[in-house]
Amino acid sequence: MAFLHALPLRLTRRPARVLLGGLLFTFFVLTLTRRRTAHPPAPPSVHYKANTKSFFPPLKHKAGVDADFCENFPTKQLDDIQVVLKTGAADGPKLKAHLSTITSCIPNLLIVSDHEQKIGDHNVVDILAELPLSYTEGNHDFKTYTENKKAQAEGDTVKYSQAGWRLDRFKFLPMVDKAYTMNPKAKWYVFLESDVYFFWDTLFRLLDQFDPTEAHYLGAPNPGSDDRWFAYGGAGIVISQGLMKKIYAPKTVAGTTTTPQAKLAVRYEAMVKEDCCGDAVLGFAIQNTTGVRLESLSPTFSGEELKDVSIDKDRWCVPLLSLHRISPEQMESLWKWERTRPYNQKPFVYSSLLAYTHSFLREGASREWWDNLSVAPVPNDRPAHKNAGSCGSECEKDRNCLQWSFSQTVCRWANYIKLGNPVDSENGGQGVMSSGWDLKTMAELGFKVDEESDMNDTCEEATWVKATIR
Ligand SMILES: *[C@@H]1O[C@H](CO)[C@@H](O)[C@H](O)[C@H]1NC(C)=O
Ligand SMILES: *[C@@H]1O[C@H](CO)[C@@H](O)[C@H](O)[C@H]1NC(C)=O
Ligand SMILES: CC(=O)N[C@H]1CO[C@H](CO)[C@@H](O)[C@@H]1O
Repeated sequence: MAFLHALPLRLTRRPARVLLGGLLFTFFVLTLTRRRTAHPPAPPSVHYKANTKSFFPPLKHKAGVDADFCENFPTKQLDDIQVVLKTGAADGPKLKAHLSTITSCIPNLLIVSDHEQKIGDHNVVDILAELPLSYTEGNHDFKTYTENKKAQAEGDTVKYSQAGWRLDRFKFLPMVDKAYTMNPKAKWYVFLESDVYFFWDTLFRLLDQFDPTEAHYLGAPNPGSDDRWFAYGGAGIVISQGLMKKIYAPKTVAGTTTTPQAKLAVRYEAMVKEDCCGDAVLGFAIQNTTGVRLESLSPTFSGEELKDVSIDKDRWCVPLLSLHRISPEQMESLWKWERTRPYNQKPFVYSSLLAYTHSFLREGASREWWDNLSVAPVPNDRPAHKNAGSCGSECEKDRNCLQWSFSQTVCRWANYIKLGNPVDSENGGQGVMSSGWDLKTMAELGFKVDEESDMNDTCEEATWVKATIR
């Protein structure tokens, strides 16, 4: 967490808890991943200004009860963009919410899952049924597929399980194969998951700046094996037509004969069986067949969840494209908010989100029974630890402090703004926990909560992040 360096990190007041948390986290990561090599640190991000036009602004008029949130959607763009939504048998409620919000404006949506289904006008494709039979051989993870099918045939609902998650990785390669076979003319292929929120206006503005005939593989970087980076599925993945052509270019054998290239699901079968993650294998497959590396567009592609989105000075005006692990309820409420916020033509940036997540600050700068996910412990000898009031007023004195939290005798700060989450009245037996935000510093950055100011208008001009090849 490089951006935390400005805050005092010398003393940890709950070393045991932190250590335990760290160990658990390390264990969790180790159980999920395969061979990892040390990756060089991310290069510093380069920002630029771009004159982009708005494709999908909020509604111009006040929304009635039966407002059409797709009213301004640039359907014409879909002639060039194939959107693919990946889901699973246990994701029923998520899929339903997604189809009635984010993907409600996409008539030519391709939905891939681990079972066939008809939902409204959509035919959900069982993408695993398109895999070679060899996938099932000696493949323990595939048993879930057969079991789920049996359960569904008997009318049972499939619940989320670790096994279902392990099955999910087999969908990535055939999903890309299918998207290209089905719609080889698309200029862009956009891959989403049923808990990914997508700001379409940001996507169209972004793609407008790229040439689809060139090979582009865009997303949020996640470290894979052997020094490779892959686009994290939970942030959305974008592939250009130029790259698809390279992936599926007919092979020239002995100088003359050309044979059609096999599907990715065939070429990388062995690897996907062994790896933990389908998005990682896809990244490998792309680089292995074409030499094309990931163009990282972080944090515009973001794998963060709503309570954890970190908004700071550096991200203030950076366009936001995606969010991850959005529950069906959040999906519906965020979509409604996004569509009906005050009409404007500016790009949706990180700080735009504050009017949604932090509108409660109009009522006061702090919240009780709330954990703001501040992490940097304030040094032991500071009066900040006396009570929540001192914690807040000391935060105010520090130029880098944007929010604080106080529980029992511990004051913590952060140089970012997060929403966080409620703490139940048990709070692990520690009593009340409060969190607060430094309204003065936030106002200097552009988020003003006083009566006269418009808290929806936080950023003058967007600063785009330049793609870095990883
Ligand atoms: C592709 O992967 C295979 C198997 O790991 C490897 O032998 C080969 O060198 C790779 N090719 C490229 C271009 O990365
Ligand atoms: C900002 O947007 C919210 C709706 O998202 C609205 O309730 C609020 O009044 C707006 N604020 C201003 C000052 O326009
Ligand atoms: C007071 C405080 O900082 N509370 C919490 C903020 O979030 C982290 C992560 O959940 C906790 O470890 C802190 O205790």
